[in-house]
Amino acid sequence: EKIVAASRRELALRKTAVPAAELERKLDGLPPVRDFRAALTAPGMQVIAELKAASPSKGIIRQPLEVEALAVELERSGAAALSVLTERNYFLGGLENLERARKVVELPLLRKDFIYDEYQILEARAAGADAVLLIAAMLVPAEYRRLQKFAESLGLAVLSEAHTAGEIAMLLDNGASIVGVNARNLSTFATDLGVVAELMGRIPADKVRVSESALKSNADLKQMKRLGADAFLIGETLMRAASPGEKLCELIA
Ligand code: IGP
Repeated sequence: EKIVAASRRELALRKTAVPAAELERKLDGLPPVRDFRAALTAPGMQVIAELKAASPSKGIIRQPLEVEALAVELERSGAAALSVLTERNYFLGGLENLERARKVVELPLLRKDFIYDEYQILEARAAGADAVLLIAAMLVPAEYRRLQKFAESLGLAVLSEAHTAGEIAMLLDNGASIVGVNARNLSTFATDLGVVAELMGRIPADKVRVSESALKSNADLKQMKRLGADAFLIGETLMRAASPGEKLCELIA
């Protein structure tokens, strides 16, 4: 909630600086959106590799964050897509990181942030994102539906995130098609892969199922795959590695 409060203050400033209509005009000239869903459902181990400098639970993870070098290295090493943290105050991210990654790779990019306003989705597309994250825990169903429709109207994919059975049910009832189960409880920051193991089976196989957070080894990925995961969202394990590319190869081997 502290994160969202800080985010709301900054969003108000950005909206004044760049009106939505101006962002909308910028969208007309953009290249087409890349297919995030197709990238996640390709055969094999598909990883969304996350560029993350810091987090509220872990503090600094990788500083400085060499966005271009990391993006290129992770693309070359077989990432299916990249997730770029854009939250500034707690994750030391920014929209500029999305723009920097966009310039150097062709992979689909996910804007990873706390999204509650259409304007943030316009910003995501304008900065080169192909997908946005929507978090069930912070949205009531009507808000979730509204933001999902808006993202789809811009051609963006939506990764819908849940941490409980109730949140999964809400997302499925409201039309989610790419569903992530987060091992991290966003209130306590505690992680538990067991939660993902238990909940993955509640997502029907015609959805794209993503195992998010706390993945540390090839064995973790294989276990989640057995339980039905189509793709994996991995941040810290890659960002702490001296060579994130080599680490990715080891994880998906
Ligand atoms: C990555 P990890 O444990 O591999 O670094 O986790 C990703 O799942 C995590 O950063 C995340 C996140 C979020 C961050 C999942 N959902 C919502 C911010 C907001």
